[in-house]
Amino acid sequence: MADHKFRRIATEEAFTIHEVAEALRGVARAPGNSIDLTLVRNIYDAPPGRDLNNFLSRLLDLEGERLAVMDELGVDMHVLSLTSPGVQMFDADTATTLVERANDRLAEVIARHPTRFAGLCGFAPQSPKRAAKEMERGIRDLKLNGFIVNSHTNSEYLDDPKFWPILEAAEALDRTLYIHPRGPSDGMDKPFRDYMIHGAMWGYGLEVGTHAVRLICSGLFDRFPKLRICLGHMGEGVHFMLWRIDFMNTAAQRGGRVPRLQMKPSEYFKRNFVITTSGMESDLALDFSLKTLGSDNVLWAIDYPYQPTAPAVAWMDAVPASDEIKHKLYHGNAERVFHIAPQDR
Ligand code: VNL
Ligand code: MN
Repeated sequence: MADHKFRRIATEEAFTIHEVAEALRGVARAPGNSIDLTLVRNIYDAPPGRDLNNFLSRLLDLEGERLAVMDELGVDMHVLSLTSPGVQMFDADTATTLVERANDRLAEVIARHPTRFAGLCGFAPQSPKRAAKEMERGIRDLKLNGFIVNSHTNSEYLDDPKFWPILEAAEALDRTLYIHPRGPSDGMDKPFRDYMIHGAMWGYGLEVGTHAVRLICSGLFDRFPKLRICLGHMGEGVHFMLWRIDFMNTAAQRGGRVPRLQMKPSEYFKRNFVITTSGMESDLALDFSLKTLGSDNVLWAIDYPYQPTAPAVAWMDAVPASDEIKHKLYHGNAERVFHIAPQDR
């Protein structure tokens, strides 16, 4: 592997398994027009050889091209997660069965390459009680490193009390829940349908940012004060708006129109959230994030295979930050947040 100064742990790296890809092909062929179907149809039901950017074969591959790219570019570890939309477009029984299989497969590949892979445990929010059980199995038995959810499920968000068993489990098991994007939910989809702004360009960030702001303003973090959420794509920009969110939320609370919070929204964001740099290689945005959230709360990520590895590494290598900070961004924070054993190297 190329020589490098810091262990490099990439924290938002996508994979899938054949069974999930097959089921998504079924979703692609069924009628419907939710925003996610654009992506699902392009990737999982493309004519042979027309698979968008080879995403599907690169998502299915774990030990071939992926490890070769990691070796070539000096990436020590991928923290893997079942790619968006996960199992969240299936019926509850199918979703529950498939996510268990994906978690098993993930644990197997980690066992074969314990220094190269870690992984986030998926679950099926469609069935919150079974999700909580799978989360417990994922940490206790499979020794996975945290949890992944792809934002809304059937256009419902995790502040809905029916999902509380999931949040209780994440808090009780003391593992971070990564909220990864999917397309904006039905009801907020219409203006996103032109110019391809529905996806990674813009819609994904607004979808997840909205999810995060909902969680904060619902008062959820007074009920689950130890719950930790991870947001990708430089926090989906939420922290840029915290001053205004504080101002307006305080005003709304005074008017008695929203739940009373024990702290300001910005204080929850700083206490209960960490962010990653996936697909957002901007010095200015990183500098703002470090100043706003502190150097313990920002983690490096690539967003493989959706984003190229070489620029993600070159960018972080060149970031104008001290060695102490880079050590945290590249691996120290990931080791702490995702319970990855530190390594001498
Ligand atoms: C894309 C980018 C898709 C980042 C992703 O998940 C993602 C994309 C489905 O460009 O399609 O995390
Ligand atoms: Mn991603």
